[in-house]
Amino acid sequence: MVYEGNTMRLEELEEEMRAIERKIDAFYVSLLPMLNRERSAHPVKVEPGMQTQLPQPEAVKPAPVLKAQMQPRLQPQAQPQKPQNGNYRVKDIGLAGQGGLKIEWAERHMPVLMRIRREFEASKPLSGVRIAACLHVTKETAVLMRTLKAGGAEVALCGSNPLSTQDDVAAALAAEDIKVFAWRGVTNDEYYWCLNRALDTRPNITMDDGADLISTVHSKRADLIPNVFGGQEETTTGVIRMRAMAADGALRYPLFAVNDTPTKHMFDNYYGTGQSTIDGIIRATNVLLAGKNFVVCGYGYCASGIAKVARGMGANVIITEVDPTKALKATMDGLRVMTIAEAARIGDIFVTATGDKNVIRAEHMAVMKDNAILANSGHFNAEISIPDLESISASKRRMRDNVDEYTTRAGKRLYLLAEGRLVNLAAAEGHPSEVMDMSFADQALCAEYLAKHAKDLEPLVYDVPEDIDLRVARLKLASMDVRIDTLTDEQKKYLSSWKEGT
Ligand code: RBV
Repeated sequence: MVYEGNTMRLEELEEEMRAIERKIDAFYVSLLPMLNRERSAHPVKVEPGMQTQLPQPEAVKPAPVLKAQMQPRLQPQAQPQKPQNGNYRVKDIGLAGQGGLKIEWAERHMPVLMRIRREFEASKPLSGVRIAACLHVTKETAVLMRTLKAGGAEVALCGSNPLSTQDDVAAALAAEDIKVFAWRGVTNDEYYWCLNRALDTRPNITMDDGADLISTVHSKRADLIPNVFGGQEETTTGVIRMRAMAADGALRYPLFAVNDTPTKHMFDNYYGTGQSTIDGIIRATNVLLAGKNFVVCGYGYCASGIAKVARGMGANVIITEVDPTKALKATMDGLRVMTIAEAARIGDIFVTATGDKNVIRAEHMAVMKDNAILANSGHFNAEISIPDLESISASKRRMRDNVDEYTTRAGKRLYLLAEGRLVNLAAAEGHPSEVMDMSFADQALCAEYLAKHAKDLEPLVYDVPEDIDLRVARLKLASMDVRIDTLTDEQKKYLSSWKEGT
């Protein structure tokens, strides 16, 4: 009994401690406007055309007294190899053998793209076409690059995120005489250096994941525009940027919104993001998901995919949303929906997948539990405010690969995964090959379409032609040995008439 009494007392004290910790953190948050003024007095220089992003952790000055406690970034910047023939710049060309095996593994799981490759080998629809691609440099992207090359294209590839390049895959492509400018851990300047080397090839087609090629061509390298037939965009964030360009009247060549075609977003965004995000969180932390309060910010295709997988692993999933319809869908899917302010107090793991910025801010971090884990799966590292995390922290250290521990002034620890960059590509391998099979089949067929029909297109944003989308779906079904029915003539007639009723 005495023992139980002591335990009770201990628990009460601990609870009080946690309440005090939160109050101290909240106090520091109340000082943030002052810190922000300090920050804007010392702005981070952003070159026009550079990726706009929040100041990186190093750029935020910690209070002088705390400086000694802050540890430097523990992950050294990758030292890329000097270009050997001007055709590539990768971390280590010696990794080519290992990368080649990974690509071969992906090929075994990408039957649709491989089938298209065989057709391309025979008909060479991209003969002489120069393609610059800014995509995550993964084994699946490598299968796409090989396919475009098999179709006769000259391909140049750069990475679409500083932390998503698989260095062995980059080396394997470089060894195959594909121009590659990418290594994991590029700085912002290096990122744009790589992108510009891909653009130096004077592409006829730009293939983007995040619209950085399109926006750089339009804002800084407009001299390239006369050569460009058109562009293709892989992801939601990029399509949003592309449509904003079109609405501004700034667009100067036709673009295909590959993301928006059903065989892309219904599978890649939902199943792909769902599995790879959970994979990234688990590889980084190895925490048990069962029983955890797992907060997903957003409930679009990506976020709902993440929620589904987390729930399947036994987590208590909580959704935060700004869109009433999506919030309603989450509620009727049996999930708890609440504001981020409420969720912040109870979440064990937070994942953002909204495509917006500053979704998790200082006021939320201040009330989080000790040990909370923060991850992002959206395209840019702007969804979790890293400057806010730096501001409320007294020290930071790298705990393990892809896990940074931030300790607040009150001693609470928050764990940021993959520096707030897309956790599925930075801490795992991105989406599985089977879904990228469809996304990249759409990309390959759109490139073929552009090579054939670009002259008939206006500088507008186009949907992927329906016959391409349906063809990809049929090929995927066939590869899975699934057969479906066809309409009878009677049914076709019925569906196209309005006269038959009750
Ligand atoms: N993505 N690519 C991979 N394994 O190559 N994984 C994910 C891969 C793409 C995906 O299509 C999504 O739209 C985009 O990355 C987000 O940047």
